[in-house]
Amino acid sequence: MTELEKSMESMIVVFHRYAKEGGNKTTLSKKELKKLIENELPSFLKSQKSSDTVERIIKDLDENKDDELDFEEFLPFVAGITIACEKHFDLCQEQKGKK
Ligand SMILES: [Ca+2]
Ligand SMILES: [Ca+2]
Repeated sequence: MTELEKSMESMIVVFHRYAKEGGNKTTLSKKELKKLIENELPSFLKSQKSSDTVERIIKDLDENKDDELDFEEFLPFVAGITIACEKHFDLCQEQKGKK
């Protein structure tokens, strides 16, 4: 697999790892999204000052208003962070150092 294909697979695998934990197995609840962000995007969370970050994210992304995020709704969130990460290089510096 190419590097980009691996990245795409990782996004899918990570999404489903958290989505399947409870309730609807194919969507992320608020609790599951919070856990995903805490475990997989710690530097993003650090960059957010307000405590209602997760709630705000769900509100912004939840197109069909079921209070859960399916993969299609989740993807723009990852894309948004990726763009921010590319613009503010320091934000992902930490993660790059780990590899
Ligand atoms: Ca779920
Ligand atoms: Ca939804």
